[in-house]
Amino acid sequence: MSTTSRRYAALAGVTAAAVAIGIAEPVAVLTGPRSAPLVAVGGVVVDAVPESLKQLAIDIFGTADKIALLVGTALLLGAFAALLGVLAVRRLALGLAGIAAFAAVGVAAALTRAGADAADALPSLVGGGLGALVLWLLIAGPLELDPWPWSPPTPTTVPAAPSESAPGEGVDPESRRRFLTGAGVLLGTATVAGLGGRWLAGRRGVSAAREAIRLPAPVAPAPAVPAGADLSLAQLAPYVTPNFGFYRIDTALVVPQVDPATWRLRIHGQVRNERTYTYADLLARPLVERYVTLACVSNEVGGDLIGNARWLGVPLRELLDEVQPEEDADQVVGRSVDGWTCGTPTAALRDGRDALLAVGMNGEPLPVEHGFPVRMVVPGLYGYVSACKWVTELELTRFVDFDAYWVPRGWSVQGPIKTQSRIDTPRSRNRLTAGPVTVAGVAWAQHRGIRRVEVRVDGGPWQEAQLAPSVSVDTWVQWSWRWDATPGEHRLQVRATDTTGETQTERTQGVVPDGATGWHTVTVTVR
Ligand SMILES: Nc1nc2c(c(=O)[nH]1)N[C@H]1C(S)=C(S)[C@@H](COP(=O)(O)O)O[C@H]1N2
Ligand SMILES: [Mo]
Repeated sequence: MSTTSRRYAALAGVTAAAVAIGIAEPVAVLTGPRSAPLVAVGGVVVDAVPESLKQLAIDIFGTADKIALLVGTALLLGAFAALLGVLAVRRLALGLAGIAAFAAVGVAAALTRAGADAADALPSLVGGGLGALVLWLLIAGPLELDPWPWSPPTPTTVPAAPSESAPGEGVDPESRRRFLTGAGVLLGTATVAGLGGRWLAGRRGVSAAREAIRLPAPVAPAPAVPAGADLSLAQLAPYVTPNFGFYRIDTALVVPQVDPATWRLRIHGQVRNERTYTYADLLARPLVERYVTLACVSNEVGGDLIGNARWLGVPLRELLDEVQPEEDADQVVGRSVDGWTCGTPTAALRDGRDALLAVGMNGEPLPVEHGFPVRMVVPGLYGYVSACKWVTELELTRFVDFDAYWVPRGWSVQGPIKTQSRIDTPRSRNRLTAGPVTVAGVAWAQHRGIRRVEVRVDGGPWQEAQLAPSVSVDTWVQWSWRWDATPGEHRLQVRATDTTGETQTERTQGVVPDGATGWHTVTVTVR
């Protein structure tokens, strides 16, 4: 086949795939965004890829890892589609079989996602069908090139007929125009359908329902933030993290849209008294409001996957008292609408700490990407073992009987937050002038509390920093230390000690399996 011919064939293949993917999107508006083939297959990939690869993706792309995955998948798909087009010119049946195979993968992915039903097969089926139709149209149907610009077959026995034309020539110009116009119109339609479908899906989301909610006032309001808790320094993370700046970590490729009107929480498993709660049930209960600092186990030393918010919710202890867990049910499995699970020690939810089934965050209903309408928040435990967003089920079970989402992927069963500290100002590579410099940052050991923070310069003696006041042991604290900076390059380090007397270890460990350790180190130049 000539290069030109291959190009036309590849265009046909890519057009067919684009139509398949694009048309599937508006169909998925009806069946739910997670049934769209790109998202469904991406979701399977997210669940299946080895942890090391996923961590690499997070390291490279940060919280844009999801976009990177979708773009990567689309590029890979484009390459395969081009190949299918080339195959289809040789034998149409091969190309059609390829599209059928892709549709089958889409169907399988959509049907195996948590909470899927038969209708979720529809976007891939409709997309696959129309994709096949387009492939036929462009390669063997009314839009076909006439003739396909074959280069003469290399003869083996018979001498070649003299090739009268360069590859690509000899195509009827009228048919070429038809082919290219057809492909262009189809690609445009696919794009409009795809983007339009996404847009519609967004409008069908729950943001309107969320905005209509008026949260009741808490019977137990959060303690006031003490004066001086926030040192208000440039570069220093604010004591309370605003919702828009709060880190987001989850496995959801599209943010679950959970209607509070139909939301239910079922507490079941090893309980004497299984119960189901509605959103209205929760709001009708006495609500408490607490500041709790949430941290991700994937937070590197010095990283920013941590935030502090004022959460409004129902104490989980009260709900567990109502269902009466059996004595040996040492694990509460939180299950999200999208099938994600976390395993929290039952004891941590009943030992008196402010573990909440949260409905509010910083005075607003939970933002959709932070778990609307309801999530868990447990002081002292990393998010992956406790902070289930879009939670719909709590199942009382035993750790020996069930591994939550991240456990078979190499993460620890238990995830208590490690005592940590971070230098926020100055930043690495900041250029400073000699003289007094305020070194400041945050330190955290949720539910134990921070007793002391120390700073040292160039490996010298540890010097005690000043701790700002904080609301409770469940939040981070800001610290500051006045440094008399001298010219040269300097290395600043910080370490924290919690109220149990445990000092943050120097030993560096990566985030897997239970959180990073080591001292945050910042190198600056003073002139
Ligand atoms: N449904 C669901 N909940 C989840 C997760 C998830 O992947 N899916 N990730 C957890 C992790 S690892 C963390 S650190 C916190 C982060 O909460 P945030 O995104 O509100 O900051 O959510 C937790 N809850
Ligand atoms: Mo996390």
